[in-house]
Amino acid sequence: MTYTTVLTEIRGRVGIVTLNRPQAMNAFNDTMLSELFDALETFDKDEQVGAMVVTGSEKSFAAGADIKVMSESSPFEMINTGRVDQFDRIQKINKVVIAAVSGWALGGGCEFAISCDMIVASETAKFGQPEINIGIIPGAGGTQRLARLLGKHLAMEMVINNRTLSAAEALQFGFVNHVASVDGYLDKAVALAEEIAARAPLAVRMAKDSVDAAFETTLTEGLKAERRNFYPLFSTEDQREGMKAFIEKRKPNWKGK
Ligand code: CO8
Repeated sequence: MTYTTVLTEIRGRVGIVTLNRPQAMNAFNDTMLSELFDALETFDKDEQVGAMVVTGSEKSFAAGADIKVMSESSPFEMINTGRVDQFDRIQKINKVVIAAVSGWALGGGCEFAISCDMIVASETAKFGQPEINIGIIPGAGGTQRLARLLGKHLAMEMVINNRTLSAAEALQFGFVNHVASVDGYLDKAVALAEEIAARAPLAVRMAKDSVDAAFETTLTEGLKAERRNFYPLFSTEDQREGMKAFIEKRKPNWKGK
């Protein structure tokens, strides 16, 4: 598949998608949105790929939705283009997706980053929801995910008063997993993805699904969801192999079965 607004590459067992609209600070137009999710879905199906990284440029991960495209839109056009719905496609990805963020992660860019499974930031990363400045609110999950990730008060300040988070603050709040230099953040994200890709694939998938369940439901239902994912793993070759390897004091050889 040839894309015009994203670049794709497979490094080791890591599928990398690079947002590539430098002239617009990687703002999402409709083409970039559909290419981004097509690329992720393609990697999700590719057996060569064990985990994925999405990144932008050093200056800007993504500056949100393309304001020039949306400026004259009516509600019906917004609904009919399905551009907001595109963001829901991330929830159907089974493999782990890591956002490698440098520079601006604003509006839809911040919303996309926080809908990934982990975030590695460069020291220059800045996260924010500036929609209030242009007379709207976040529409791709920002109000809900920020409130769950950061609590009510900080989420309110970010959404209502354009409070941005620096990389250091994001690390302090547990909003990002790691902060690295601008030269090193992408390698750090790829190394993390490579480590995950080397783990037992079915267990990784069930682990991701179980943690995600915590954002959807009550504790009692979440515990049930965890157990529904836990027991079937005892029917896998990898469970036998993992436990046998532990006892035999050797490295396991995962089959993904
Ligand atoms: N949309 C369109 N063009 C943009 C955007 C954007 N979001 N961000 C930057 N650009 C363009 C600029 O217009 C400029 O283009 P040109 O050279 O043709 O004038 C170019 O990128 C460079 O930008 P700046 O000159 O402004 O660069 P600075 O370094 O001075 O500033 C900033 C960088 C801080 C990123 C600044 O450009 C900015 O504030 N951008 C807007 C950020 C914003 O408001 N984002 C929220 C958008 S709304 C949104 O995301 C809602 C999501 C709803 C659901 C998703 C539906 C798809």
